[in-house]
Amino acid sequence: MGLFTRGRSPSGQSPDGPVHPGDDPLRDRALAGLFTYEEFMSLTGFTRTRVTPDHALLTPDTFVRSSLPGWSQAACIVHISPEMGARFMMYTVEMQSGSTGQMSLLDIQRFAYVLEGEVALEVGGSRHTLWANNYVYLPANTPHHFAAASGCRLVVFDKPYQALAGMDVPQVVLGHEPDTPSSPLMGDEALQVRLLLPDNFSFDMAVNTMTFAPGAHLSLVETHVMEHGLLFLQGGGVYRLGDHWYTVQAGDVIWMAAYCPQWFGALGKSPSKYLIYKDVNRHSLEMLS
Ligand code: UGY
Ligand code: MN
Repeated sequence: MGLFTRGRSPSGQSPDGPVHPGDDPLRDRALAGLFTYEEFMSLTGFTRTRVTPDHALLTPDTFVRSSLPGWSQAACIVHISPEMGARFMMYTVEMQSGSTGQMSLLDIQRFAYVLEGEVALEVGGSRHTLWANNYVYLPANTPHHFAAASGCRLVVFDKPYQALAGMDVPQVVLGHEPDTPSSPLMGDEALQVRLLLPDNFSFDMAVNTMTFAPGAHLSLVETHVMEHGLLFLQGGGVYRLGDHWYTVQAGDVIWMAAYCPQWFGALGKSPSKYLIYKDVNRHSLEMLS
């Protein structure tokens, strides 16, 4: 109870005099045990967010909106960036009527996934409308223009493109996640993976969805050279990152650096699903040259 009472001395007296029901709605809810999770967090400085050198769990209560070059009249929440040690950027863009987006940097490829609402996209002389669960891959140095006529949210991954000798650069890819073929991970039917981008050496990044039936889990504590950016789309469970186990749920973002030990087990009675980025198909020694 002590944690939830405000402005009271240890004796239970308010420093401002007697408190009557109705004087302080927050206090009344606290005494009735009706604090929301958000109220509890804002009163105690508690959050599930945690940022470490090799991983981060970023929960929506800690998201801060800012502006990014190329995105006009749009709020950007930068989740993952080189500032934290990543080699890519992952951010949410909140658009409204009049918001636009284009690429402001050279040699950066982009993957954008619509979380809600709709957005118009012009690329290569064609105009497309993207709705929730539509996505687009835009190769580096491909002029494009997003425009929103109403509220919409996108999650975006931007990464420098590393060309590979002898391989063509990738083309634009447009897709709809539910229509993408699904296959079991390592033969486990309870864990379905959808590859949203072609699986060939032209691409140096992959973006997949992973859907876990209730109780399904990764079959090993993965430890690998690829880094990840992840957005929980639905459900939740327990994520092991390094030597910590976290409860996670829809809306959470996770960064996993290369070699960060990782494992997930799904909880609840409905499937859990996340969108996950990784860098692929390149030799690490290229980074040294
Ligand atoms: O593709 C992956 O490495 C994926 N299985 N990792 C993860 O879910 N943490
Ligand atoms: Mn992994």
